[in-house]
Amino acid sequence: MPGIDYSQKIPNNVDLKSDRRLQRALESWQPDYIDWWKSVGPTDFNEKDIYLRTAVSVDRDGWAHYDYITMPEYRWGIFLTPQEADRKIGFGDELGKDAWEQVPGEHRNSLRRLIVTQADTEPASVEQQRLLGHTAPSLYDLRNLFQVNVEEGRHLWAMVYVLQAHFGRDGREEADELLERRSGNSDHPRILGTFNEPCEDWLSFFCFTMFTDRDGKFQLLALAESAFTPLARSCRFMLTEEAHHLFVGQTGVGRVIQRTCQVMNEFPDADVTEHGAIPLELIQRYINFWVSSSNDLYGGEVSSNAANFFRSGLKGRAWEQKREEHTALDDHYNMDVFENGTFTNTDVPLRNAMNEVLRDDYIADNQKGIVYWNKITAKHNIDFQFSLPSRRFNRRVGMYAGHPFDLDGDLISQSDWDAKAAGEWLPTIADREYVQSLMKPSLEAGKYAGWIAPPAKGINGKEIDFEYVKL
Ligand code: BYC
Ligand code: FE
Ligand code: FE
Repeated sequence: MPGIDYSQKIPNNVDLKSDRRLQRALESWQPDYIDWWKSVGPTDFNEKDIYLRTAVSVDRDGWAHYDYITMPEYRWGIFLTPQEADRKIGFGDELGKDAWEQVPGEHRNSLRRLIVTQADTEPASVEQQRLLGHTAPSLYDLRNLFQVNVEEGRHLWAMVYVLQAHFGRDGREEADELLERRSGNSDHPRILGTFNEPCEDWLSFFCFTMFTDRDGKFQLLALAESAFTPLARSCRFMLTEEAHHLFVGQTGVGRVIQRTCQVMNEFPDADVTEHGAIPLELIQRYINFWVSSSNDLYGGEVSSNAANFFRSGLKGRAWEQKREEHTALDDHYNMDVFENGTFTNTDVPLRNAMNEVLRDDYIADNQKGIVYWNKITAKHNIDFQFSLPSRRFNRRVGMYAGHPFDLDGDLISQSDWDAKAAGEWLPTIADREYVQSLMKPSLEAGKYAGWIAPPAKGINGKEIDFEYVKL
């Protein structure tokens, strides 16, 4: 299996040097990327040595190397999982035929749109998180933030490679535009809703990496099945890096909960805010917000786009290979379709329900995180259970969009919604102000801010008081 060639300006395992045209295109995009990183990526820490991992191989074991580097020195590169011999299309109408090394003309527009949508989220998240370094609760967390940031940057590289290698001039234009849209900019926003939401405090960051990066996991799993092999192989390797992002989110929220439980036990009669901890109800409201926004990222429940993607072999289901049937042609998804204010139980042709199928997998995975957090409260004998809001709650995309559903998914009156949503179910202005008031940097090795518990262990076998960032 080809290793990664680090002697090149752009590290890669795709033999870039044998394609001079592509190499030149990517090398001319590289300085624009660095400019983008410096202008809207993480502020102020670009000269600091950070204990980061870099991908050095695409082997399942030993793919990562850890060392101190500055972020602009990170070797953003192009790594695809090894080529499978004789790869076949795994689902849809073309099931069993040869997979594609090049883009078939008839699927060019759809594929381009899917890849651009995927690509757009990566720089968006870096932009959303750019100021968080200033308020990190510890060097350990600061390092994790930057690890996530450089890897999201690499995910952008992965998609830009596919665009530039396979979409000619259009691909180069798309690559440029990926550096031009801006998260939250009303004139030139990022494509998908959640990636324009502010992420200005660390509780939001942990919820984002828990719930929004998890959309990344499932979308990548679906794209890793694609008949278009370069896309499939790129996404497969991105998933390797993704696991850490999800770890940061799940354990991050978990450590906040743990700290609050400790304070509740230490001062049973006090309001935890008097002791600088974050109330569990407030954490639940943050969960409600990020889960509902991330549920939107799967698109409409019934979608002809999704059916077309599946039919053509562009985007499969997560773990498609583990299923028995891959055409989804004679099957249905039974759902209560909400239209004109009423539900109608309907057998939706399965292909049209593919967004919902993927959202189901996503929700089941989220639920495991909820179970993990509830073990923390239980261990501290705190009588509080976290829960996921219903998939109908607070939606902006799909058939529930704009309709008042409560956390259990029951349709309520608009006045009930107005009374509850802003104060009880979603983060309030006071919640955000309180969380913001706690956001004071704690940047001495081994010191952790008072609103979060230290992690159980450090990174790559290091201690939790290791100097993860040299300031
Ligand atoms: N916001 O048929 P429909 C990640 C649009 S995250 C705004 O229901 P479709 C990461 C939709 O584009 C993974 N617009 O949806 C995480 C369509 O527009 P047009 C990102 C939305 O097409 C953290 C219209 O509504 N990857 O990697 O079946 C950190 C009707 O659409 C939204 C991907 O998303 C929304 N939330 O599915 C870093 C994979 N949702 O055509 C990184 C690629 C839908 O009418 N994308 N719309 O103009 C896709 O597979 C699909 O585009 C979607 C939408 C699943 C997003
Ligand atoms: Fe990513
Ligand atoms: Fe990620």
